[in-house]
Amino acid sequence: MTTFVDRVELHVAAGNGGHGCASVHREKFKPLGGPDGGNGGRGGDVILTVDQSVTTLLDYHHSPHRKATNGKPGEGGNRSGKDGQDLVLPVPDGTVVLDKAGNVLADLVGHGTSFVAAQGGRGGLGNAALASARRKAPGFALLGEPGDLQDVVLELKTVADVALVGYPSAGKSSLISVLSAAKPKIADYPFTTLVPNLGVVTAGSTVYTIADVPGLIPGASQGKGLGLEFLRHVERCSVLVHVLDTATLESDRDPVSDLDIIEEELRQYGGLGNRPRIVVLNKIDVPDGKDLAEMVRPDLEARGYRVFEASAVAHMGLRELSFALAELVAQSRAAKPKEEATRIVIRPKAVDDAGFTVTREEDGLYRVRGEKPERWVRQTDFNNDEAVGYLADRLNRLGVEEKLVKAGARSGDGVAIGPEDNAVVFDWEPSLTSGAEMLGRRGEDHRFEAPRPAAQRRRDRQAERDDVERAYDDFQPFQAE
Ligand SMILES: Nc1nc2c(ncn2[C@@H]2O[C@H](COP(=O)(O)OP(=O)(O)OP(=O)(O)O)[C@@H](O)[C@H]2O)c(=O)[nH]1
Ligand SMILES: [Mg+2]
Repeated sequence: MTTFVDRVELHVAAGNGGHGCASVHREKFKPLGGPDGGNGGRGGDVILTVDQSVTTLLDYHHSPHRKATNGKPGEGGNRSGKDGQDLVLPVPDGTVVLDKAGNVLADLVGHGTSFVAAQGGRGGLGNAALASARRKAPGFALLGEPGDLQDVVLELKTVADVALVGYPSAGKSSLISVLSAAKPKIADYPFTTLVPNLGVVTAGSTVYTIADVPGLIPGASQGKGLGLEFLRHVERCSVLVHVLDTATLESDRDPVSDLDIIEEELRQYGGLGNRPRIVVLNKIDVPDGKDLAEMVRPDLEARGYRVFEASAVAHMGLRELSFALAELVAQSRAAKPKEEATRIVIRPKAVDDAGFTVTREEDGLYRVRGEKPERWVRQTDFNNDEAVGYLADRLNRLGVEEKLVKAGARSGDGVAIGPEDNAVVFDWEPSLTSGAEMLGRRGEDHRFEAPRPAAQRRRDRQAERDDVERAYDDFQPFQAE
């Protein structure tokens, strides 16, 4: 039975944004009351948050698929759809979030630290929000965007100040049981400890945490015994303690060669070289153990170790040991820059929001990539001609047509917007004729129009562009609450 899980693959899906609504206000004797379609609600995010009462990733091992709720569609009468609810997933202190390639996305330390693992889709604008001075009655609305889908790996690295390492049965768990209130399993057979134990020690005014890892044996780096797998739990510690068995009955072992072997395995694992180390010669309540401890002590001290003699069973040397550890922990805390109690880490956006690129692919297709054009495509209802025309206008305004012309695209060439596996491909029909008249105005209801002089038309056109830019760039559904 698995009761401790320190690595899981988690599949999270943020909520989709609700679609915007296209609706026209109707009243008796006022058939053209204006557009009143509301905006769709934002999809819920999936957020990982450190909760100190959670100690394993077991829940996610059992149910690794999690989804936040979708935003509701907008409705007529200017009613916005409700936002989807964020899904907050509690994780243990010390959870590292990685992508599937093993890159660290976030390192969650400290109660409340959060990471948005998948961002909810934006809601689509309704036709009321799309209306402008010149586009008085848009007959379309924008689609809500799909929420992020992410596969992440969660890895738990216990957050302990002091880590005990050593051979199986050296007495690591026994030491934790007498230094702290923790009651780990202790027994006289090897590999009693299968998962790290954690205890809290108070020594004077210093409070620190102490953890063991399952015993190490020669060849652990090649996977012997329980391997080095669990050493990730001591990666964050500031002090390493070698627990050496002075009373082992195995004839080929002694404290000094045990130490060498463990050090070699630590070196194979890597990354722990700079931790201060101390040595505990355990089991000195056994007479032979005491003799052996005295014999090897000078040798160990000559190697630069501070050496403590102790007995977990007879409670010898514990006070001295716990105060020495407190001192080292306090020193290392003082040397570390103060971290914020709560940090919020947000996954950085992959693409620069402002820019886009046009490239010619080997198959002759022109590919447009960029945050905005890709988003606009996702927001477009391709069954609605007006919406498609509107997309073309937006792309023109961004300068996509110009860039296509510069890249050598001709009428009828294939243009793809978006990434390889999820692109919208269409045959390009340039709408760009001359600079001043480049924008065909769509979404106009001519019944609203009165004749205007040319200068007024130019001003209106500019106002329309400004309006629409504002509607899209200023509209911040994420700041709704
Ligand atoms: N005489 C004596 N026995 C001890 C002392 N400390 C631990 N032991 C015994 O050594 C055996 C192993 O102790 P554990 O604390 O389980 O050892 P461990 O290092 O945690 O072992 P693993 O979890 O298997 O890696 C148990 O039978 C303990 O009672 C000690 O100071 N004196
Ligand atoms: Mg143990």
